[in-house]
Amino acid sequence: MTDFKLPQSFHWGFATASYQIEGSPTADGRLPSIWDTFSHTPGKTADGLTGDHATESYKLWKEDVALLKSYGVTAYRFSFSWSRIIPEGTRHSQVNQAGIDFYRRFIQELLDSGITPFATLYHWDLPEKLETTYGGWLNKEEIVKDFTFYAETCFQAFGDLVKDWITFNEPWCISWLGYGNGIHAPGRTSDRKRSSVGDSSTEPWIVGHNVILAHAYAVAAYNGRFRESQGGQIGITLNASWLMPYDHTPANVDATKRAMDVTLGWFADPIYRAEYPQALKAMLGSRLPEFTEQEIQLLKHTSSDFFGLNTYTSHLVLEGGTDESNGKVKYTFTRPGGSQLGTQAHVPWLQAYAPGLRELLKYVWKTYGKPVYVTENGFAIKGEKDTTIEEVVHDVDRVDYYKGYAGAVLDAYAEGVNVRSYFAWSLLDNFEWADGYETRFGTTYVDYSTQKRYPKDSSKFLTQFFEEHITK
Ligand code: GBH
Repeated sequence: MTDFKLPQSFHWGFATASYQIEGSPTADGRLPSIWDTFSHTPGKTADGLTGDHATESYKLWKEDVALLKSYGVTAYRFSFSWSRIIPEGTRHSQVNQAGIDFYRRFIQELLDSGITPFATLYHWDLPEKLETTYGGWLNKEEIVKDFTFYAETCFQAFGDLVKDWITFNEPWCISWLGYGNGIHAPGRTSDRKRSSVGDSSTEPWIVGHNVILAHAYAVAAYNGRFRESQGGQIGITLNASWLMPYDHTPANVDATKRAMDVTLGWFADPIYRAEYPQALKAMLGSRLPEFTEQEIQLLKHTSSDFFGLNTYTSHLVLEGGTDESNGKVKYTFTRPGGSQLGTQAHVPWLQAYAPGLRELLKYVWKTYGKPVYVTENGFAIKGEKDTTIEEVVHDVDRVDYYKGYAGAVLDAYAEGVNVRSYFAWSLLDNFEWADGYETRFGTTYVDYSTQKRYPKDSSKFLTQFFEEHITK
């Protein structure tokens, strides 16, 4: 915003995730993940589209790194496909050297280009066999051990090159979208029109609990066997929206606080404070799993070195809803006077409201006290898929979005928040999960018929912004 500058150590770049970009689902020993199965099940994704090709980044990885380099980034956030590294998933099965070799070549290319790798271990693509043999994230005994083994395999295989680790991307989405409303893999829900299996009143909370424990055990493994020799750091990425009361009535103010605790506190409180928030306990009673004394000690001693934050939007909050995933409140973008919070995106859940990022950063820093890494932030323009390549690269709404949101990071830093990175979502248009390829979050346009990449104006804006605002 001002002449203010971010410190030299500040990282900026782009984020992606394995299943959303890689394609090549059977290459070099990879076996299916729950997203292969789910996206190939009729009715689960827009137009039945899958990640079979995505942006073909398993083949075009050198081109991706060259693109990142051309944008002048200092860092890149990507995720490992567990199914490439341990195709059957379990600790009792084979580690796949070809998968490790692929990622080592890729990471080396990043390093040779002066780009710091930020690696996410789990961005939703669970090896299918873990789902079918024991119920995946629902099975605490097995999944915690298998995830820890996978994490250790990665620390061992890549830890000489990777110093910034993120265990999970957005546990809220894993739990709620996968087991609550069932719009993501494995698609379990009480909604019998959608799925014949699942219980939305219990499973999301069980899954969330097991993800928290898997995170804690992976951090404990890093602390015990790798931290000293490798000298890296490890954290988790949580998704959050800034929430504001619709008006100043006490009911809506209370509802806002409750919604923040139920959405963000569900994971942030156990991880950073070793207990669930009171509001969540009150809402769920005995449906909320409890941590054993030993697990509480583990949480107290492992935690996370930093707070990874994915955020896209803000909501106005009203008392009185039925959805437990947000603490039974109602979200709206329409202010009491009838005006909208901001520019509407292609997806219904997103409007641009940059002041919300500054407030959210202040809240996270004040509440949890850990350095904050913005690990995703981005915008999908309404109707972008229907425009020509010539038009699409002039992505005015996305430039406006980033102007506001990158500026908000600067403002928060100026106000004392220890914010250390900004990753835009995403490097490329890619497989947008249940929305298929219609929704484009890329700062680079992808023509899927040729796989050619075309930089949009927003990528240029970000390059220039951080060129100007990071201390040299
Ligand atoms: C990120 O999640 C993901 O990490 C990334 O993989 C994805 O491509 C990106 O967003 C863009 O979507 O109204 O029930 O449909 C963002 C967090 C939380 C945003 C759930 C969408 C919609 C819930 N998401 N939210 S619902």
